[in-house]
Amino acid sequence: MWGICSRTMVKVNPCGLIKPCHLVKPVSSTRVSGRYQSHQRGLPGLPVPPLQQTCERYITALEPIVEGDELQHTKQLLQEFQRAGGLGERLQRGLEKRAANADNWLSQWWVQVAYLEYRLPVVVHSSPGLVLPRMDFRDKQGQIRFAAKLIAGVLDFKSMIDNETLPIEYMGGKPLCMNQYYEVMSSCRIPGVKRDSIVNHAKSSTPPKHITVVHNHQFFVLDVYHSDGSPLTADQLCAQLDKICSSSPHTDLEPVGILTTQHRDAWGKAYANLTKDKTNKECVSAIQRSVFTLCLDGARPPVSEDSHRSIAAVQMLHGGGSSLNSGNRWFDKTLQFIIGEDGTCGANYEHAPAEGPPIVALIDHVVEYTKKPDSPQSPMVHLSTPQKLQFNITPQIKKDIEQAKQDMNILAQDLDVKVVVFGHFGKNVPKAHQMSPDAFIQIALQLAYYRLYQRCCATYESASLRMFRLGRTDTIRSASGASASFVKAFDDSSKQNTEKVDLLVKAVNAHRSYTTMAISGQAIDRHLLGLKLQAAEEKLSVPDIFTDAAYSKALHYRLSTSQVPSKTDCVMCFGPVVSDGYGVCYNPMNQHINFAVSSFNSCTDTSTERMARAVEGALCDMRTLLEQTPRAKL
Ligand code: COA
Ligand code: HC5
Repeated sequence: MWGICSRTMVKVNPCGLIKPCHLVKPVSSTRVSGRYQSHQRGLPGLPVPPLQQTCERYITALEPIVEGDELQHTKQLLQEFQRAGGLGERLQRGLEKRAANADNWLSQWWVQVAYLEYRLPVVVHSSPGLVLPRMDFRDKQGQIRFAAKLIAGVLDFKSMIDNETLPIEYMGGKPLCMNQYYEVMSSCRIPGVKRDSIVNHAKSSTPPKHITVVHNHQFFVLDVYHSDGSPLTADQLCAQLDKICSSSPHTDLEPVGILTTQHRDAWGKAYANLTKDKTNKECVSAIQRSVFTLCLDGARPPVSEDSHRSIAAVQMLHGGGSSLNSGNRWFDKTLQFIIGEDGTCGANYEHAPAEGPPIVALIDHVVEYTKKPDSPQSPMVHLSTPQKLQFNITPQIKKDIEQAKQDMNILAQDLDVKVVVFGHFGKNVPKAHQMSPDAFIQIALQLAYYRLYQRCCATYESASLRMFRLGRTDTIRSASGASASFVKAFDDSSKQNTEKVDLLVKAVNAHRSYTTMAISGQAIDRHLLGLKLQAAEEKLSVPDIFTDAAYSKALHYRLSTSQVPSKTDCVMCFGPVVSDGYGVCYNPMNQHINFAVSSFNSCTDTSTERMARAVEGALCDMRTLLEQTPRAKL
């Protein structure tokens, strides 16, 4: 998403849409009560940036990625757009009115356009994977034991959500919107033929008390609370998981879950057919209502310790294809925890309801929880056998499953993911040079890309808008005039090191300024999107600035990146957003940086391996430059 997907030659990015967004089922706004409600109410609303500021900043952002005459043309279009009494002013007024009447002028639009109306499979194209450090079990019994503890850990976190005892988070001293935490439990995406929707059962009068467990492609309902409302203990969960595993041997049963890997229109159609049957409808509803899904994966061929994390990233992103674990999932489910038999562990999450950081906070909590020593054996109580969900498979459903298997396998073959643990340094080195580690890493990505392609590319970095009520993200455009000057100079032997350091400092500072502007709601991308959607809302034709070639170029993110920090030494991963691009997710720790780099094998211009090596090289060379050039000379 977030780009024109030339793989299918359809416009799929939020800015490619021209129709107004009709909310099928509005995403919940602040549904929290008491303490959180007052916290939420106290947060500022997302501002609508001044029109002229966005137009000027847009031109500046285009400079490193479009040619001179194209830029000239865009400048003319923008002048016309901004003209007194012109279209821009009208749309701006519309947005300001919208902002005055909503909790957040953007968030409902965003969830529709970026997620629910985006039609490529959620697998690889939208849902991120998260890989935890390899755990120390290597067999089925260990897998079950760990899974039981993990469930108990998630329920422990859930109790903080339910009791509103989750500590409020801050960024740069400012309190953050906590709403996303209320969107991830007991929720699920539902496919439609043109657009999807989300259901959230957490706030229903009878909130769900079960999770779904999937083992050998067979789904089970596992009640995780006793009738008095207390959660099952790890021992009790272990006994229940044992029952599940022994009643779901490996069989040739149809892997219904693989349907969720399909293109959304195809899945929407297959879903309508699947749920025509009453039993199937009840099975699907049980999955949708569950607090989360636990995937107990089958064994995979053994791999070297070296490639373990990369293979684990594949397992978390898509399951490895129909012959491995892609059918052992329900990808529409917001939260899926995935545990293999060989100590592999992680998660996949459906992105529509929340960003990565709340998911990572949950994972960090769960990992700490699982490290606690076993509690004393809990008293034996009778627990009813978990219910297996038995789907009725008609010939049409079987056909849909076959198609989904084929398509999933093509996608699995196409994705090339590599996890790199960059061990030379972490946040410590940029900090020692008084530089923002995130900006330093982003400039290294710019250098890596330039070294491979001798050009700059439109680059996306996620910036959090959670300082605002119901805020999601905006874009930090990491390719700037300053980054372009730096990367062009870096390998130029006619340039002095002092000049290169000067350019590096300028590039890092420019990135940091963009970040500050983005997190304070003054970046350009969501504002431009808003203006475009406002035109559609007012049934106007698409303004020229959005049919301009430069606009498509600006949205063709060959580098789609995100920093997702965590306490646990884990790595997050996602696919590229354009056919000829890279996905780069990184987690900067103090002394090392975890990266996941992805690209498509079908693109002859990209190579995950080369990009990963170029990133390592760029980071090391930038450090060497700083170390060889005394600061006093600056
Ligand atoms: N000198 C020394 N130290 C510095 C520094 C400088 N010039 N600039 C920053 N630092 C320090 C910071 O104080 C911070 O310290 P800490 O490790 O003790 O916390 C650390 O370096 C990291 O800061 P920085 O690298 O600048 O990044 P950040 O934490 O400000 O993050 C973003 C930048 C853009 C990633 C962040 O603002 C953001 O928006 N995150 C959310 C992204 C997101 O949602 N991703 C997932 C999308 S699904
Ligand atoms: C486990 C966390 C993975 C991070 C996912 C992420 O960064 O998603 C971005 C969301 C956004 O709105 O910027 C989108 N991106 C993957 C395309 C960068």
